[in-house]
Amino acid sequence: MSAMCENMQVNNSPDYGETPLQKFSLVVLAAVLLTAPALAQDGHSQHGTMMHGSQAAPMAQGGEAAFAAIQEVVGVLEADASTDWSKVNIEALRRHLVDMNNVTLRSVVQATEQGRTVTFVVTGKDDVVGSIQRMVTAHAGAMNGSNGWSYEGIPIDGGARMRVTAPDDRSLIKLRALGFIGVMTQGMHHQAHHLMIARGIAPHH
Ligand SMILES: [Cu+2]
Repeated sequence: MSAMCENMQVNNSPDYGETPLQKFSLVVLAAVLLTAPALAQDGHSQHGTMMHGSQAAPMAQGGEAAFAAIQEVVGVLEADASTDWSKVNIEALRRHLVDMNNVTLRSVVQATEQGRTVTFVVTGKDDVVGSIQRMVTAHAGAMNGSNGWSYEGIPIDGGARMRVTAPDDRSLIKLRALGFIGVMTQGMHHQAHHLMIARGIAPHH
């Protein structure tokens, strides 16, 4: 920055080989640097005004899905005056999101069918094993019996086995279509479940 200021001061002295564009860039940059502290002091109002400008795009994504999910939950907790911060555990939510990532993207699924029962053998390596075991057993336990579907989740070597039985042939077609991860997304409203984990009141975490 000091080099920049020196350059500005020699603007009228002998040519330093800068093109007009370079000189212009320096002037613009210097202007930004000089006004930046003023903008910072006036922080929020300036920022708010800029956000309404024609070039401001609506921004909903934090750039990383798990980060954005955590950011959203923290925002909800901060906005809620009744939040019990002595129980809040955002690290537990982060670990759960790691489990979700492992189960969704890093596990291997084999499905076999018998009658109206589909058995999913879900396996992985390293920390994926624990992620599969936690999520499958929790999901099967939470979902068993809902809408006539039955679920059974059992830890096995390298992962877990989930048996899902559809109540009728029509449901079986849907079960086949959903596959393992589709079935995992069903039931409990997942965002609400995450908020419960963060609040420290999730039953199975
Ligand atoms: Cu989740």
